[in-house]
Amino acid sequence: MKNLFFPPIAFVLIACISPTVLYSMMTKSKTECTATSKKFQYKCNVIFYHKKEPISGYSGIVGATMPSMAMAHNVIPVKFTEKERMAGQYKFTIQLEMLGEWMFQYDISTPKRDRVLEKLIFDKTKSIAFDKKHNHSHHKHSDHKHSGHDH
Ligand SMILES: [Cu+2]
Repeated sequence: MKNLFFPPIAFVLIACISPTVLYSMMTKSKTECTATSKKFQYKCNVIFYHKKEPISGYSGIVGATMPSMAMAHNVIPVKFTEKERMAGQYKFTIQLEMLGEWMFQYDISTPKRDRVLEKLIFDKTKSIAFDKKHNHSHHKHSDHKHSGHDH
């Protein structure tokens, strides 16, 4: 696993010169959820995008696990659907089991298989983007904008 976090020097140089080119094939998601009247249930909106461009035409399911409690939860995955007349914006309602840090896993099946992970913190009313709350945590290398490099 070490290579993932300390890539060969050539890779590092390319990444510093042109991170957008390097990551242009990666789909990202931006999820925002608000609580429903049911306990631990949230209505969510998600945008999938490549390089800030929203992507239309996806379908698939989304599940949730707690990184800190690997096997403790059994959230039922739900379908996400694109909103009518709002291309690139998707919605779903998901029943979680507690507040705290959840990892959402989007399994996209159409138009091609892809998987997108997004970490969110849930409080009683809404979700908070993980990056906003923990700027210096040790999460996925690809989420960093290479701010750790000294030039
Ligand atoms: Cu838990």
